[in-house]
Amino acid sequence: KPRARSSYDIITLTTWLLKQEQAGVIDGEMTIVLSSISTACKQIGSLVQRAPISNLTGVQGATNVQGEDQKKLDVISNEVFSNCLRSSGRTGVIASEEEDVPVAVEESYSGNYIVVFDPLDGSSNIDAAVSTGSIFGIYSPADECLAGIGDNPTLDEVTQMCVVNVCQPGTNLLAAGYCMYSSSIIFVLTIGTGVYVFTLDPMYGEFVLTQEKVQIPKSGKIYSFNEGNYALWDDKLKKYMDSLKEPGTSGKPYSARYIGSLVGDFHRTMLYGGIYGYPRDAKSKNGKLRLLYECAPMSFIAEQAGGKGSDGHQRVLDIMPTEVHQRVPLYVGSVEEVEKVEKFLASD
Ligand code: P6P
Repeated sequence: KPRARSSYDIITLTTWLLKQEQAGVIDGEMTIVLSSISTACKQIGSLVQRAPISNLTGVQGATNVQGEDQKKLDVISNEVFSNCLRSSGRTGVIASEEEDVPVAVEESYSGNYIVVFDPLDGSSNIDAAVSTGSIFGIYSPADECLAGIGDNPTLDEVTQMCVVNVCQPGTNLLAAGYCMYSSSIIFVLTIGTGVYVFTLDPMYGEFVLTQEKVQIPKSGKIYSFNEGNYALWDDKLKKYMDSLKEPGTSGKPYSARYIGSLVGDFHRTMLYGGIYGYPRDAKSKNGKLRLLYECAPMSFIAEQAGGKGSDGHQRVLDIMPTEVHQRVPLYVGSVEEVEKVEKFLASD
C-alpha cells in the first residue's frame, strides 16, 4: 500500500537498511552488500537511460554461456555489478548470468555472502527503450559449501560446488530483489519480512520508500506468456491457455500483457495480480529462465507478497540446484492463478 507520509518524512533505502540492522533483522555485512547492490543499480539505471546518447545500444559482438548475443550493456552492467560487490568486501562468491562459472572474490574482508544476479535482464529491449531490470539473490555463506568436492579441485569446481551446495533457494536465500529501469527506476527488495518498494528520486539520487509490505491480489485476470510458443506447449498447457480466453461467468476473458522483460512483467503482476509464465516447451525442455538468479529470487519475492512461484508442479524454492545456470519452468503471481495452471498441468 502506498505509504502515507508528510512531504519531508522520507525514508531512504539507506535509512531503511539501517533500521533493519538496528532491529537485528539483518547484520551489518548484509546491509553493506545490499547498499552496494543499490549503488550498482543506480549506475546501471543511468547507463540505460542514456544508452542511445552514449552509443551503448546494440550488441557487444560476443555470446554468453547461455549462447545469447551479449548487448554492450549486458557486459558493462555485469562489470558494474561485479565491481560494486567486490568493493563491498562482504561477498565471497558471485555468480552472474553473464559469467560462465561463479567467481570467488579475493577481496572479501568478511561476510562472504554468495550473490547471484542477472545484471541486465531483458536487454534485448534496450534498443527500443522498453523496460529492463537487474535481478539478484543473496545466499548465506555456508561452510558446507565444499561438501563432496574431490581432491585438488580447480577454482572453478570450488566455486561451482560453493554455489550449488549453498544456493538452496528455500533455505539459504536470505534476500532477493530487482531494480526495474522503466518510467521510474524502482528497487524492490525482500529480506524475508515482506516486500518493500523504493523509487529513485533523481533530484538527489536516493531510493525513497514508496510502498511497504506489498500484497499480490489473490487473483487477477492478466496473463503474461509468450504465446508465440503455443504450438510447442504440451496439450494440458494449451487447455489452460484456451480456458483463459473464454468469457466465463464474469463475461470477460483474461487480458494478455507481455513485454518480454521478466522484471517488468513480474512487477505489474505483483501489483495488479495475475500470472507470469515461462513454461517448458518442445524446444526448451526446462523452459528458458534460470533457477538461481531469476526464478528463485522472483518466487521468494512473490511468496513474501502472499503470492506463489511454481515450476508447474512444485514450489520453485523447494528445487535443489544441480548447476549454476540450470533452467526451470516458471509460473509466478497470484495464488489462485498459479494454482489454476497447476491443476491443468496435473489433470489426466
Ligand atoms: P522470450 C529476457 O531475455 C528473458 O530472460 C526475460 O526477461 C523475459 O521474460 C523472457 O526472457 C522473454 O523470452 O522467449 O519470450 O523472448
